[in-house]
Amino acid sequence: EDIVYPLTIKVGYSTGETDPRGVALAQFKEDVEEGTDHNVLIEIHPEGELGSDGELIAGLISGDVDVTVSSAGNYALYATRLGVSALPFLFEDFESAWKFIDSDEIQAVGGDLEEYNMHILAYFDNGFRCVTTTEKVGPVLDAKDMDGLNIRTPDNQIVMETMSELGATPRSYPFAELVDALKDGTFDAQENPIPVIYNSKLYEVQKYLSVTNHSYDTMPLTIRSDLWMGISDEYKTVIEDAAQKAQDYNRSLVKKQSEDCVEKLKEEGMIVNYPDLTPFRKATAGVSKVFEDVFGEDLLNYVKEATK
Ligand code: EAX
Repeated sequence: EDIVYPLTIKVGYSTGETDPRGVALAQFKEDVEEGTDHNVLIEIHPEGELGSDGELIAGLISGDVDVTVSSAGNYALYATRLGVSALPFLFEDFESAWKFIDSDEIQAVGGDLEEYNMHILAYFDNGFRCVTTTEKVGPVLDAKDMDGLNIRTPDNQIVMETMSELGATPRSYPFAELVDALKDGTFDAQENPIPVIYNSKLYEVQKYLSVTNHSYDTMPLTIRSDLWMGISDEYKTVIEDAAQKAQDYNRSLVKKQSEDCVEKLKEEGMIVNYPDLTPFRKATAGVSKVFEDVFGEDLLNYVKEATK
């Protein structure tokens, strides 16, 4: 793609500007514009203005979107191996999750997106996904409380399979419309990391938070490859450096908010419980087997080794 400067790069994502991805992207914008003397401008569209997570990712292929950041499992619709990091209960903490994501093996898996016109600039964090429920259905105190739960999930096969193996009835639905869907009773539950629950005010429509941490949610920051290849080497370096800096900032924000926001959610009226996760781990031990052809033996062996 022949580029005429000043170049405007359109960035879209599904949550609000206070979400750690929104805050990190604001810094990314500043660093790229300053570092290129305003020859590369970053135009940011939050709240699903450019479409849902699925539409944003499809926009990189059609050229309607230049950059997006979304859960790895949402990209797995194209490059299925990217869903591997979302397998249930893989990591005990953020540091081990980041070590796994930043490993050569998992960075190589990210390369699968190149054939879909997507180039990964960095791996933001969304956090560890937890279950929230309405007053009507009550809290998830034990794995058996997941039985038959009418729960919303992203369009993410690994997360949906995990919910199904816990006995719930998962349905995917666009995040930007989730609050309304929870308000009108379309769903009784949803699952998202604590920072998302807080920053997107899900506490206004969900009474209970059960800290299941059932799936780690890394978020590749991607640029469409045909645009990326046309950008000068000098500006590529500026963009790469800004993306890495934004990644580190985003990760520290998500970790901190995952710790701090539980108290804030209680202050907003949520009732928080920490269920015994042993029955949840047992019930979801078969998820990786469902996708073993997709992930392949080598990658699954690497995952077992890297996460034991
Ligand atoms: O964080 O759709 C979802 O649940 C995703 O987690 C979304 O990016 C909001």
